Amino acid sequence: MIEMRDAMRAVKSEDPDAVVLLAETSTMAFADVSGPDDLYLPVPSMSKASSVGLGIAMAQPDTNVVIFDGDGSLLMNLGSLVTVGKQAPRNLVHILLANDVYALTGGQPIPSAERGDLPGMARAAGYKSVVQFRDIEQFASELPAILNEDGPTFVVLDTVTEVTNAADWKNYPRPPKDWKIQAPAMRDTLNGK
Ligand SMILES: Cc1ncc(C[n+]2csc(CCOP(=O)(O)OP(=O)(O)O)c2C)c(N)n1
Ligand SMILES: [Mg+2]
Repeated sequence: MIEMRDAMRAVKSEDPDAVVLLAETSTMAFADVSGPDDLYLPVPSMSKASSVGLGIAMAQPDTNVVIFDGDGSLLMNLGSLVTVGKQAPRNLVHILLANDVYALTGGQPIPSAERGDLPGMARAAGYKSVVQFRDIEQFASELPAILNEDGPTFVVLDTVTEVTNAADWKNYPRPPKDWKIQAPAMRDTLNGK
């Protein structure tokens, strides 16, 4: 099983210039990983990280765009797989934090844990490659190729579940800047302003 912070550190260390998008519990985990850079975006709307990431990848074709998506979130926005497959940005890496639950809201099981094959759907939608990892060493050793080869790439990480206490989640740590500040700051950075 992979601890999501280790996967984030591996991405930042392999490509410090990559744009990182975060969804749900990964937003909080990224608080332990992020530096004072402008190249991350906590996406506040459940399920939309893949759609926002697609837009950034299309606008910035020379920048790797790495999306840390929740499995419950992706289930809620399956159409984004088809749109990504159609647009086929070479620089998009869609990482699925597969924990089989809605961790942020208390750990309820998601239907696709038993019915549905998210990597299979990504493949059918036209992602160029679909890979799965169960340990961090294996992921880290394949990461340079994943970031350099033509995407879009769908990466399933069997992720350690971190269920949050739903009643208290507003008090969990967050990256230094929230999306309202971060989105325009990151846009300016990417546009060289
Ligand atoms: C439309 C809508 N329904 C429900 C929620 C409540 N909600 C917030 S996070 C979350 C679970 C996210 O699960 P997943 O994407 O698997 O990420 P994880 O928490 O497991 O990292 C839910 C149900 C929401 N934000 N928006
Ligand atoms: Mg989940």
